[in-house]
Amino acid sequence: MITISAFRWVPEFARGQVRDLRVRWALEEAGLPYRSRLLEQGDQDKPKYRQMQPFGQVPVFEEDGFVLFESGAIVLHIGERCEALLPRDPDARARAAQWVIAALNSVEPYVGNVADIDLFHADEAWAKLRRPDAVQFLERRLAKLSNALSDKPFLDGDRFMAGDLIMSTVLRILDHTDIVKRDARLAAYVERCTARPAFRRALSAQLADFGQDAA
Ligand SMILES: N[C@@H](CCC(=O)N[C@@H](CS)C(=O)NCC(=O)O)C(=O)O
Repeated sequence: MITISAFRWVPEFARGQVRDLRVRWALEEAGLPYRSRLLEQGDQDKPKYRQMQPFGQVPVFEEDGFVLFESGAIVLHIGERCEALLPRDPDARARAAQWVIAALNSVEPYVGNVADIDLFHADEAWAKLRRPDAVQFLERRLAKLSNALSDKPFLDGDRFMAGDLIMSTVLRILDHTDIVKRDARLAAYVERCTARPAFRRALSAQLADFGQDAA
């Protein structure tokens, strides 16, 4: 049985955003059953956990003694068993991986800058000075993403793939702002991805682990 690590508790604003959601979603797309292993406060710093995840983060994927960390790597690994995530055609497969990496490497850091300011430092003087620039940079990056998406339903065309799973979870990090919502194309894209039944099930499962119902 596949096990994924997740936190037993996070603050309200993080519920529905914790990165085990990506893995739950991929597992739901693949139709693979799993159970969550909920970490209590401090568990992530214990040597046993650090052996599996050197940075003490969630998620960790475990199956029959095989252990993997990094949500992008885990989603790609699950994609090996799910054509909806990683198509068989080698070129399309490579492009799916390309968008996973683009989401994590070319978009998420700039999304993270703004989220970090808003969610952890909003009242600090340096954050008030830094935010406009961080937002402007992010908006420029998102405008390029929006252009790349163009009028296609998904990043590579008509088919949802692993890159869309990761990209839409990255864009959802900005749900507390109107930054994505102001771009009608990106907003519709996130809606399209997250309307998938597999996403709804994954979100419900994460929230259920916090003792909450999905809205
Ligand atoms: N690059 C990692 C990031 C994982 C990550 O940031 N996890 C957060 C929860 S969303 C976490 O465990 N934070 C606690 C910490 O960093 O100490 C991945 O995508 O798996």
